[in-house]
Amino acid sequence: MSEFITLQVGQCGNQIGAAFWPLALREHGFQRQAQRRGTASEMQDALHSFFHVPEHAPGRLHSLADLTQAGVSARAVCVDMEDSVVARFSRGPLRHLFDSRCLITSYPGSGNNWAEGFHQHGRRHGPRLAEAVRRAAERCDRLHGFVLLYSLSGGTGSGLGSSLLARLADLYPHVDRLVTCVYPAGSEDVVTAPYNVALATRELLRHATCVFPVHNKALVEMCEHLKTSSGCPETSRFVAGCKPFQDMNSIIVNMLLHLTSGSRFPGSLNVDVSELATNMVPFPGLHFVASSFSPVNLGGGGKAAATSGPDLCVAAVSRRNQLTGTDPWGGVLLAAALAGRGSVSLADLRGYVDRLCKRRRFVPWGPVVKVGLCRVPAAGQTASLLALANSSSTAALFSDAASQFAKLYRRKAHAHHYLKVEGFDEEDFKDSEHSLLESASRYREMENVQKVTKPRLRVLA
Ligand SMILES: Nc1nc2c(ncn2[C@@H]2O[C@H](COP(=O)(O)OP(=O)(O)O)[C@@H](O)[C@H]2O)c(=O)[nH]1
Ligand SMILES: [Mg+2]
Repeated sequence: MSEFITLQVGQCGNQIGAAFWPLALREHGFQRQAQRRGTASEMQDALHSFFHVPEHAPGRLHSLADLTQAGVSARAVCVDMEDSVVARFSRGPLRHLFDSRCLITSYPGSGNNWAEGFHQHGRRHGPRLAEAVRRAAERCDRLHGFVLLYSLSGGTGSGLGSSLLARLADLYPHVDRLVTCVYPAGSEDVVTAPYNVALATRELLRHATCVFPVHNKALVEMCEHLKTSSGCPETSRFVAGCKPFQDMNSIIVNMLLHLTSGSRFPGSLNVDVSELATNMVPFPGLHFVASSFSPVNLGGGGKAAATSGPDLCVAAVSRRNQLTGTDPWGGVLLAAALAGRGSVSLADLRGYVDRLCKRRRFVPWGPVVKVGLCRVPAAGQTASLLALANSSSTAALFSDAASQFAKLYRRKAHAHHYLKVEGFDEEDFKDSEHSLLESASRYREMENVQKVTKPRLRVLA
């Protein structure tokens, strides 16, 4: 099984992590009410992907107490420039699973300033971070990838996360760097978000292998829809301020667990994450992959509504279930993938792919739709489907970020906070705006790629 090291940076990254570990354990049958869905040995093998299991550990681990006793630890590095969120990992119910040397905190935060996170904290904490990653990497036999989790709009995740990403590219060039990054909803608390998003996106374009962007606005809408359609009026609790992120984060985590399931569990038609980058990224720099899945069930708990066959396929690619809030399947598709878990029929999947190939627009060398099936379903579900699309619609993500950036930068509002940070200068602003605009136009260009028709060879007399 492939192994992954999860790197959580900043408040958002660590809050997603706080949702990730219980759900990952649940999937492997180690939480209350958990149901093992694969055989005991499949579950045990798969555990190695996200957890280090010492050699002397007993063959069968049944409970959380067994994991603690056996010295099992999460392959995780949790970083924040304040203490409160990371403290959950050292004090919470899963504290025995986290090596204290991989929990890195400081004081007093990054002030929502990418430059502080990238330059000041990156310089100061970089070596300690590299050491924590090295320790986690040494405990791997088949390290496949780093899974980075952070938001783009604050200072720590965005800045220090970017610095960590660049460091990983330098130290581990052959290990995939898969980034799940959160774009802000827009009407949020962070006034400097447009700068932070632009600067961090530039680093994603430079150093990530594959980016799975998530938009908070889309997550809020998904949660609201689920609540209203299930008759629950609690939509206002997503408004920032009151413990708003739990459900949104569980959607992100379910996507990640699905995405990595083919690398963790055995199966004849598994899509391994290593195949994804090859299949989904046709050119360097065009590596932003939109994701959606069905069924979505909040909190990762309870039984999801049974959905099967063609309905599942339609729901998985539907606009409503897109984590980016864009409509990737409406644009020109550079590459796509459908990965089923549990009792998804290959015939249904193939039938749906045929329909997609006829009805959607693909680049001239397409249609390219990778199909995968993982036999072991997600916890609490019998069948689910993840849809991935690398599409020209991603241009909107970059052009929106560029126009938000321009609004602020036109007046240089708040720019002095960045310019006073050692190592940061005006060029960083200009260059990051340029890379957003360039990426938007590269993605847009994919709508006009023509078939290359080579003239036939003529035999000269
Ligand atoms: N989806 C999600 N978004 C979050 C979460 N926490 C903060 N955010 C968003 O992230 C942005 C602020 O980034 P944050 O992670 O708090 O800053 P940092 O600690 O400096 O990296 C804002 O747009 C918040 O709305 C979370 O747990 N989940
Ligand atoms: Mg913070």
